[in-house]
Amino acid sequence: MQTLWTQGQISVAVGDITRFEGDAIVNAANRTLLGGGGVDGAIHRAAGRDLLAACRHLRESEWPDGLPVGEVALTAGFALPARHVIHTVGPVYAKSEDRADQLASCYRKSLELAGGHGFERIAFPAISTGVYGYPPADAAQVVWQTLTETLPAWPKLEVTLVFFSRTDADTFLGEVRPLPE
Ligand code: AR6
Repeated sequence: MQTLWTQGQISVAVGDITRFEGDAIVNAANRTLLGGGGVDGAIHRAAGRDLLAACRHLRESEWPDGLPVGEVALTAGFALPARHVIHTVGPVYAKSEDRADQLASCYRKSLELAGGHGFERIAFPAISTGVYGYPPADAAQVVWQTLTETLPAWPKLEVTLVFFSRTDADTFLGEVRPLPE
């Protein structure tokens, strides 16, 4: 994983989020919590079958109707180098009217969960910008605003935004770098 840029508590990196070493990685899951493609599939493959079992348990105990969009749920990381996985469900861009609020909720609630557990190093993928179709430049604005609003409450928390390609990372940086520091 290559870090391209750091400002305050936020870093931007390119690589495979399943290789991230830290307290938690965030998973761009779906409401079933039972796995899927994209980064969700990669995280389940790298974490092993125990992660699926933990997600099934979450469904049975806490979320029988599935995890709502914008909500978060915590499991261990099992075979991952990250100690935990924070599962969240982003909005499907074309089907959601309050998609910006829902995307912001994914990030804000993940940060609050991490901060509340005393985590100090977490990583996010670019939630909703793959299969769920959120335009990466629009998502970047939401992500940056949410992080800069929420992180002051958790001064020990360092966040890495992990993009799968250099192009995606550059799109993000192109949106946020012109903003005042
Ligand atoms: N590391 C970092 N980023 C990745 C990785 C990886 N290993 N693999 C993919 N990405 P997506 P969504 C990037 O589609 O849009 C799943 O099937 C990818 O390039 O994974 O929130 C779930 O089960 C993109 O930029 O998530 C849901 O059904 C970003 O991760 C649905 O997809 C998000 O793409 C969720 O869709």
